[in-house]
Amino acid sequence: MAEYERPEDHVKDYILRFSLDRCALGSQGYNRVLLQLFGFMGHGKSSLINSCKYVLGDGDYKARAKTSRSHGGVTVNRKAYRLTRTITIVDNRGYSRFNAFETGEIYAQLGNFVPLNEKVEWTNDFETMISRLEDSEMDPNFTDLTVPIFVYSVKKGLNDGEKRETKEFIENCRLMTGVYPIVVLTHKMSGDYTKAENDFKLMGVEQIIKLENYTKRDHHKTKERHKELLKFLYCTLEDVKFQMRYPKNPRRERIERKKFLIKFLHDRDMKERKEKDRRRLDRQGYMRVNSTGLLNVIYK
Ligand SMILES: Nc1nc2c(ncn2[C@@H]2O[C@H](COP(=O)(O)OP(=O)(O)OP(=O)(O)O)[C@@H](O)[C@H]2O)c(=O)[nH]1
Ligand SMILES: [Mg+2]
Repeated sequence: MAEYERPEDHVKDYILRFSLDRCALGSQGYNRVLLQLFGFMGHGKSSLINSCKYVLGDGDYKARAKTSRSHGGVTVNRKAYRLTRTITIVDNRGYSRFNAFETGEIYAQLGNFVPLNEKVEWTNDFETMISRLEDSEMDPNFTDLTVPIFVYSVKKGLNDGEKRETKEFIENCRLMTGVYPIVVLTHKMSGDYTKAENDFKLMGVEQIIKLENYTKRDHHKTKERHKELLKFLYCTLEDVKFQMRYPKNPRRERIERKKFLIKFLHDRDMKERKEKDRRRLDRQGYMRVNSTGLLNVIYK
């Protein structure tokens, strides 16, 4: 019988006691499991944090992670909340859609190159991002084992374009962190979660958890909600245990993440420059390949 099917207290105990030292090959240099939440704005990341704190604690429901709806600024507080001695959960800023500007920032956060609990200005400038990467070398972090968690509300449906973008994004998250993200489908009662589940399965996601968050308005404890939230935490730890069965090298992994990010930022920068040139030429004239194969710019 899977652990999460046992009485809730048993699972809760397992989560609270989980220690990296007790993994198959020991902690291998890691000292913390970092559950990194990411996803579109308003899909329930902060509520998931509050719900996890609620089911693991014994007290009343508290809205520790703010669930406000103001998304105006470009400043973000990447805030970490300690769930247990080993597990910390991170509330990353939500984004409106996967554009080049926002994905670069998300990969930097997932790679743990953006400091926790500090205000960070979002930028899409290549030099600024590279300089920030260099700054992160002052205090390099290679002791966190990251588990990416993609939070998605089933209230919204994905069109074909969004499915393609999400698939690519999820694949890049795996390259960035070495782990396939776990998908948490929120607002389970307010949409077709079997359809959403199917969409994510077709994208290659292995772990999909469907749940209803506790919220400020509705936090009456129910057995099923508690069970789903504990199952979510349990599954993340099963993933960690699986990874830790194999030899790992935290320093080497950090270098690989950095290489991936630099390549992503560089390719993005090149693409943007080309796009700018193309637009400029569009305004000024057009290009034509002449009979000798040379490119001529014909000015309007
Ligand atoms: N019914 C229901 N409401 C939810 C659920 N999850 C979140 N909410 C509500 O949806 C709204 C947005 O939730 P947040 O947790 O703030 O979403 P977020 O992803 O943190 O949003 P950003 O920080 O802006 O990116 C809040 O009013 C929550 O109370 C859920 O599973 N069920
Ligand atoms: Mg939030």
